Amino acid sequence: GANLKEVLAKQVPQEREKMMGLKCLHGDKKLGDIKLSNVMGGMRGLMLLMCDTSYVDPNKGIFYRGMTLKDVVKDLPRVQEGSKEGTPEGAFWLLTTGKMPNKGQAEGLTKEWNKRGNVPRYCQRLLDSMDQRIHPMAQLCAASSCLDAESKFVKAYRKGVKRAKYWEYIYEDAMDLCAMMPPVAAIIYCNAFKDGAGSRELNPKEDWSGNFCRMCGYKDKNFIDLMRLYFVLHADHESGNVSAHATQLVGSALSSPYLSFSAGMAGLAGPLHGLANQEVLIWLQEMIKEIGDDPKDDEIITYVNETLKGGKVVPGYGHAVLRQTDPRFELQNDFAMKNCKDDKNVKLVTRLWKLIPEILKKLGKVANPYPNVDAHSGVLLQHYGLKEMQYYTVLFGVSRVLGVMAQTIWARALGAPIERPKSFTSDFLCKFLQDK
Ligand code: AMX
Repeated sequence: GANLKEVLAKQVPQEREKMMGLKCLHGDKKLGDIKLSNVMGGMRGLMLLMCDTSYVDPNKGIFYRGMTLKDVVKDLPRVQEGSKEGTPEGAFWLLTTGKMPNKGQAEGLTKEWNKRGNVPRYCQRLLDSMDQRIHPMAQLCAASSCLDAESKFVKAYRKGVKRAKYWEYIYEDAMDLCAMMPPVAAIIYCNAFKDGAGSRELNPKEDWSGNFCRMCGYKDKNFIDLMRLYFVLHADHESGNVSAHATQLVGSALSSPYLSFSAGMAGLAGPLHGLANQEVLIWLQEMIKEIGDDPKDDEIITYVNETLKGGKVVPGYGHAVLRQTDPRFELQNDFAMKNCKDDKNVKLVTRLWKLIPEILKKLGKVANPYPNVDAHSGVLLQHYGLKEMQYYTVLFGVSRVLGVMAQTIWARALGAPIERPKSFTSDFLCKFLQDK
């Protein structure tokens, strides 16, 4: 079938059965021990969550439904005439159903999102009233939470819809939210940087990324391809990262997908998470100001060491789970090598990739000295003229809606309960552990 909801409707009963079986057969088995250091260390390393959309291998990076990102990028259908990159629509299909869509299925999703994507007037007015001191990410949170007024799930819940049917309304909200994300983000962009100019109408002939770029005032075909790739690469990264987990946590209270996405975006806005792409560029520009855009290796090494001595982290490097160069970094680098390898900043980023890991290794405490996804995206965006770095995390958010909404649909379809870990006072823990 060409319709995503029909495909999912067939899968839901099978997956529910699988979960029931898993719980019945293995519900009492142990997954590991919890140490105090896990509890005090941000719950790292514990097998605590279940998520089928994607999986991060410490060395190979993210898998979408069992496929490496390199294969995903290679196999996604190209839907727009002349485009060299697969569409995020296709990635959403893959993340939700577990199967790579054919061209017709991916195109069907584009059509559907173009129908669903009109941003209500009250949301546009809210965005238009924003003081320019309000960070674009804070604007994105405000916009997505106000869209809660659109929620079909909220209306159905009020009418007492059965639990087994929740997911059908959550699906509708998730689809509407994904559809509205490019225009919402484009309005934020144009208000902040183009004095509110720019179209707010979706063109049914364009795909999700094409519409977004056009609404922001970008026409370059290569840039639209870059955004397709960018949106595919940033879509999903398991469910334990801050933005995905915040979305799941709030969603588990049966708050609407609009509100739970807003919570996720509040998390993405943090400098240790999604804001790192903005931080990378600021850091890079400060470095260029100090030592020029064609520095010697020694000068770079000294500069990096100064950053570290100042008690700061090197943005774009390190990861909580990954232990190798992030394949999302490599795929962006592949794009750069094909499209803009002579760009000075691109060259610098490639050189840093060789130098910084060696410096971080010497600290002896950095679990992963290699670049993550954020080490590259900024210079590519700069190359195509999208220079407003306060905006970069919004692009990450536009992409992330795909993964977290795929996760949310499945969480409700499988009846994931409200999350409520138990906390203990430090005094209680002291006593408890003394006796051990
Ligand atoms: N530069 C300097 N020091 C670093 C570092 C870096 N890039 N990455 C880790 N370290 C340090 C940590 O600060 C910590 O030091 P401490 O013990 O003195 O506090 C020590 O190494 C051990 O940390 P870790 O186990 O390697 O990392 P983590 O799991 O605690 O944190 C992350 C992971 C990403 C927050 C961290 O590597 C970091 O701050 N990186 C820079 C910011 C960044 O690029 N964030 C983007 C991540 C991807 C994303 O979400 N978009």
